Amino acid sequence: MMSADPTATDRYDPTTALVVVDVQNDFADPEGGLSVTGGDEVVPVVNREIAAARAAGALVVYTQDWHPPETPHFAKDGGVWPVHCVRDTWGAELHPDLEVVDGAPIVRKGVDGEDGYSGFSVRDPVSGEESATELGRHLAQAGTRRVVVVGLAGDVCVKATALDARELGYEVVLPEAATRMVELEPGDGEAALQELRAAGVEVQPA
Ligand code: VGL
Ligand code: ZN
Repeated sequence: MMSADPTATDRYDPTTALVVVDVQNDFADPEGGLSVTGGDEVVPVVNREIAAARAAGALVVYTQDWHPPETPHFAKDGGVWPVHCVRDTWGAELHPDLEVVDGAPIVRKGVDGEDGYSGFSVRDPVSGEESATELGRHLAQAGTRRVVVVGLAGDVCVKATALDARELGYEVVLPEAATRMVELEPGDGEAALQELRAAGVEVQPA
């Protein structure tokens, strides 16, 4: 066991990238369309990670779930989720209190009606066809070796992004205080943490 949770500052160096997943109104605001319990509480925690990453010269990248008004991703169109993060709406905007680093890449996913769980790839919910987003290229260009994943939701997009990062060969760290679980089914959150640990993600307890 690690003796103590490293401080945010210790997590970053120039070969580490911070990926801020979907800190958007629909997930983070209690009035949001797919509100995650406690989602607003992660905003100040994520902001501290962003400040530490910047101070250490680490890349900061944001993802943004960005759906058309109709998509088989939504329950009303045959999928599983309530309507959320419809492009160009309040719900899709990054949370107003989130620090957005000038010039930092913002990777949008789900743009053409795909499921976009991982920040690295999108998947056509009908054909299953997958395609890459720009996230992998941004990390490669920065010489990234380690990825710190934070944001929402821990058992959906944060999980998918962290697992893909492991598959791509990165060391991956998930500070638990910087995420919350949506739990479409009870128990999804704990199952996600187990899956992440089994894949070699360093889950750092809050
Ligand atoms: C997400 C459900 C559907 C997420 C996105 O960002 O975790 N969850 N779309
Ligand atoms: Zn979505």
